[in-house]
Amino acid sequence: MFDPQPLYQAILGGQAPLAKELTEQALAGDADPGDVIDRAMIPAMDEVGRRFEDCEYFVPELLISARAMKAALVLLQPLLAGRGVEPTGRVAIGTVRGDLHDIGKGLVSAMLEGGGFQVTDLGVDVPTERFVEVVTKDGIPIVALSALLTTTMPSMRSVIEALKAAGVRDRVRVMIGGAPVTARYAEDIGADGFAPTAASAVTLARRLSKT
Ligand code: B1M
Repeated sequence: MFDPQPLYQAILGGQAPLAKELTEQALAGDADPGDVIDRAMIPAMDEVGRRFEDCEYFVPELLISARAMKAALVLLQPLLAGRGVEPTGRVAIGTVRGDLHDIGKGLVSAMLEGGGFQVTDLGVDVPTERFVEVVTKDGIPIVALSALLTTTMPSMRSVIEALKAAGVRDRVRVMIGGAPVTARYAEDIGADGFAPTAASAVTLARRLSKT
């Protein structure tokens, strides 16, 4: 039975080698990768965020906890992606301009691959024009935008406006997500859908690929 506490504490303490070792042990003990993420990793990053907000942690602590999370996540991503079924469609994903957060985006990307999508990961701080380019040049039919900062959410609107200006808005479905993003915001900016979690992003992408 997977005990999330040691891994939770290792990420909170920014202990990357320990986080990696505990994840290896969990997987060797047949823990479900989704369970490891949902019960240890995401709660740890939420607690890191809370401590940052309360000035108990500062940027260096955010960074070392993120490094510990990523060290563990690297072991899980292939397992999430390896659940693949029939190819379902193509998605380009990126964290919008001005935003460097990539852990959630990486999880969504791995889950989409696991759901059978061919994923083009554009990285972080992605220029608006790059999203337009994958639609116009590569013909990718779904674009997924991630933002973790309230100050970068407007970059999502910019992408949609740029797609309209390029005359390709009707060729692409735009889905958005990230901690501060809401369904209401998606509606406001004219996105085609919002997914609060990596798992729900797969369901949404499946729905959008049929419309
Ligand atoms: Co930053 N940061 N950070 N940070 N950071 C937050 C987001 C913050 C909420 C912390 C806080 O104050 N409590 C706060 C934002 C406040 C706000 O905007 N209102 C914040 C801040 C302020 C900042 C800086 C400005 C700090 C500074 O420099 N003073 C700075 C900005 C840098 C920049 O981007 N330009 C900054 C920097 C950083 C680090 C680089 C140090 C590091 C990121 C490292 C990395 O990603 N490689 C970092 C971290 C680690 C965090 C927290 C603690 C954790 C984020 C995370 O990885 N969560 C975060 C607090 C928090 O979120 N609790 C915080 C785990 C991850 C699995 O969840 O990304 O939400 P998340 O993804 C979820 C869903 O949202 C969804 O699926 C995922 C899995 O279920 N999802 C999607 C995500 N994208 C999706 C796309 C989709 C669908 C679903 O497409 C359709």
